[in-house]
Amino acid sequence: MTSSSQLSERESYYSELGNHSLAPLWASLARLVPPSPQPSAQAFAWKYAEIRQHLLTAGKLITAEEAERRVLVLENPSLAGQSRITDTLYAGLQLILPGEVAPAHRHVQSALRFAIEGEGAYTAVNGERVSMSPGDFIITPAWTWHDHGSESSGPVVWLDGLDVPFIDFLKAGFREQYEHASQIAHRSEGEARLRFGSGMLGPSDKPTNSSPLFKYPYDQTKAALALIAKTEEIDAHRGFEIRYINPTTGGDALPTISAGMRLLPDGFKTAPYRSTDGSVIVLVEGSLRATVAGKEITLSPKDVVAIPAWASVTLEASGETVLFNFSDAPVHQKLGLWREERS
Ligand code: GTQ
Repeated sequence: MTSSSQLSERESYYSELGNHSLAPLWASLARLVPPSPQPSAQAFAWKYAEIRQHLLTAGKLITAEEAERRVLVLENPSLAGQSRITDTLYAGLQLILPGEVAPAHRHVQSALRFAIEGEGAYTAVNGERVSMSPGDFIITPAWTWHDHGSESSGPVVWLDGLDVPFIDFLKAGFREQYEHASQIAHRSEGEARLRFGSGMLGPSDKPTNSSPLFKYPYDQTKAALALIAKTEEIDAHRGFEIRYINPTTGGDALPTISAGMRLLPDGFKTAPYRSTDGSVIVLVEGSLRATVAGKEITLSPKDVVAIPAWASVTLEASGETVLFNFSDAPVHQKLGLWREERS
């Protein structure tokens, strides 16, 4: 037993330590070295119909050029003001209107784009324009020049996923503006696919940190999932699943973010699953009832969900359901930290 006089003696000792930039470890050990992951983020869903309205309002208030990137950040309610959807990932929805250009820049943060609504917009990566259609997965590797533009007749929206919180944690951020708003296209569309999308490398091609294949079209993803669903056994915890890879290494398309697509047949209910990576789901087709860390969530196409680290997930599909997901798994795996639990 500690007496109250001992307690007050300790309190005054601790505050005296603070005056000398010292702190007692025993007051914070349990938090610093937890028995299991303790994410700050909560399970949370954003309804696309709501976000869309706010995005269109932004479209009236500010141009893409002025904003540089006209994006509404999906901020986890438990991390307000921190531009994070999970503890370690950034996500936002970007709007581009007909004729607009989001000017070219480059930064050390790695980015993914997941096309949500509209046809006729493009992103240019390292001098190659790639068009975006809903369901396409596109990457912008670290330090590659990129600008976005639209030749559409309506609004185009996509989801941005970036490793911003990691770079911020490391205080390793660099960024540069390009000398023009748009890059001069010096490659034709499809060059990266021709060069790196058919199982071929040249003698001087080396393994790269990020995939040189910038775009993974939705029609190919769907065709692959349909074939897998016909020929393979379903994973009780995950459904049918593909992962977007870097063809020079076989690893994830980006060094810090893993991304993939899953297919759940009509009525399929997954068994509980959790893993140490925090993740984000975007529903593409069908309808889902999800339970994430005990919270019930209903999802329609284009809705977005944040899944904190180590949160238990079950998914129930109505109608054939397709979902995009991305996470910080590669960081866990490179550090030897990654764990999963199937129950
Ligand atoms: O499109 O380059 O959502 O630099 C955040 C930072 C998008 C982009 C974001 C960015 C971009």
